[in-house]
Formats: sequence, C-alpha cells, structure tokens
Amino acid sequence: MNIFKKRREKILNSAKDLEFDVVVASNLENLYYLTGFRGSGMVIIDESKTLIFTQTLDKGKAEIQASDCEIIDVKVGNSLYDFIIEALKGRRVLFDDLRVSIADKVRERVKDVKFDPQFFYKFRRRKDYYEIECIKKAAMIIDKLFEFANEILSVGVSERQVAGELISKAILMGCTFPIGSASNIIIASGINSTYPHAEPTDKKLNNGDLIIVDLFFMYEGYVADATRTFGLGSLSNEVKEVYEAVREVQELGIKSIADGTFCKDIDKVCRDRLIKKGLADFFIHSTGHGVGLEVHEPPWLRPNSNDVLMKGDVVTIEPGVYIPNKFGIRIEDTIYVSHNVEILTKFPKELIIL
Ligand SMILES: [Mn+2]
Repeated sequence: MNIFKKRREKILNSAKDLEFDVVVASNLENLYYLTGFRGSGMVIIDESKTLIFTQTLDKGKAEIQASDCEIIDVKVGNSLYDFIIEALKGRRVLFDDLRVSIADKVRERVKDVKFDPQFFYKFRRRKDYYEIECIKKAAMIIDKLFEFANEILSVGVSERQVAGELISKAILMGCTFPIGSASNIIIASGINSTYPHAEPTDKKLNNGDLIIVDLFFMYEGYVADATRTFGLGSLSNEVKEVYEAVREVQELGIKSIADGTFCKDIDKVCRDRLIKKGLADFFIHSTGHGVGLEVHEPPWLRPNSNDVLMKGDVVTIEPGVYIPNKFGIRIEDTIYVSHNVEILTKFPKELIIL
C-alpha cells in the first residue's frame, strides 16, 4: 500500500471517531500529504473513494502523482467550490481550512462541517522514517552550503551574489522550494543583520560586518532550516560576547528538548537566560517552530504556545539578538525529537571570523 493511501486511512479513521464521514483538504501541503499531488485543488476522502478536484492545467500532473485517486477536472470558468459544496451536501465533513469568505459559503450550504487545521497537523507532526530521511538530506545539503558560504563570504561580495550562489548550489544538489513559492533565504550583513527577516540586497560585505545566513531548503518536499552568523574582519569584543551568549542560549534550548515538554517552557528557558545577560529586550521573535512540508508549522516554541513536544516532531531552536543600529546574531538548528534528541544540521557553531 502506498504511503499516501495509508495516511488517508489513518486520518479518515480518526475523523470517524469524531463522528465525521468525510475529510476534505484544500491546503496545498495537506493535499500533497494525503495524495502525493503537488498542485492546487482539493481532495475529498471517504470510505469508498478519494476524489481530487483540480483545474485542467494540473490534471495531467495529478493523474501521474496521485495515480490511485480519481481526478475531477474543473474546467476553466467553473468554481471549484461549487463542485465541492455539491459533493458534500448532507454529509458530516471535517475540513482543514479555507479563506473566511469561502468557509462561510460552505457552512451555509453544508450544514454539518467543521474546519480544523490542527487535526491535520497532528498527523503531519509525527514524521515517519521516510520523512525524516528527507529532512536529513535537506539538512546535509544546508551544512554543505554553510561550508560553501564560509568560502565565498568576503569583503566586496554583495548579499545578492551570495544568495544567488547558494540557491544555485542548492538546486544543483537536488533541493526544491516550498509549494507555490520561491526560496527566501536570508543573507543579512552589517546593519541589515538587525532585521530578523531581511532580504538579500546589493549591499557589499564590509570589514567588521556580521553576516546572518539563514537557509531553508526542501528535499522531496521536506524542509530543514538553519542559521549561522559569520564575522568578517575585525569584530568588537561586544560582538564576540553577544555571540557567545546567543550560542549558549541556543545550546540550552536544544538541551531542554524532550518528548512531553511544553514548548513554552523551552522558550522560557531561553528567554530567562537572555534576561540574565541583559539581552532579552533584543530577542524579538519565537525560540523556534516545527518544520515539515512547511517551513513554519506546529509545534510553536513561543511564550503563548500550548503545544507539547512529542516523538516524531522536527523543530528548530533559533534564539537571536538584534541590537538596533548595531548588529544582529542568530543561530538555528533543525532538531528531530525521538527517543533521543538528534540535531540534524551539524555545521559548527563557534564564531567563524573570515
Ligand atoms: Mn526558522
């Protein structure tokens, strides 16, 4: 039995326990997870069959990638939602997610429907052997890219050049990008490193810059995500001290990972250590997040999270310190929560000064 069929059986059985008889997914990742089809459309799964509704332009792809599903061709000019609503009338439906305006339409016409994205994530969080192998491969490629970054980062090279070379290498090594998006890796140098989500610019690397290199790439649809911060030329003692603080906190975060741990507790451990060091005000994002088919997915390692880590999760730990008008530092790894805790991205974390 193929993995997609197995997943459908599992998710449908679990939905039946909750008194639903149909499962519907419209989210691109759920659609892929349950059918193998990497395109847009919707899938309806019930006891008797699996129907994928897609537009004519994706029909051929769907037939190849989801050969054991029935493909319904929604011809141009027709609404996918009309088809779906028609097929769901009178049934008890567990839906993943929809835009609010369309969800309201579905609710109006399909009486017994529940939208519950978390239900789907519960399955996706528990990665199987194959999924872990894919994430490991992506992590290995990212490690190689850090080695390559180590070689090419130098005074006078622009952030854009670095990004271009790394993305090109990644593609040649077999990486893909998230469904429906290009990569947005981060190469942020000097003042740009103070913005956690900087985009690569034409800025050239300077003596004294810190350079945040944040890479996420997919292998066979599965993401690994890691960040290293490199130094160029002469760095101040302040930079070196803050770097060691971030590194210490990142390692502390990883040590706090265990099956059954509250994600908010891991975030707290990291934040508390930064408070002690007088740096907590400069830690302006979450400690980490899950990865899988999406770059950011549950569980969420942040203060208000109710998630609890479980075996099969793959998460990041990525504390950062961003001092306005000065510099930014982030260190991030992708970690597999199993019987043991396995760090999948292995590039060294000592401050590398080029
Ligand atoms: Mn990340």
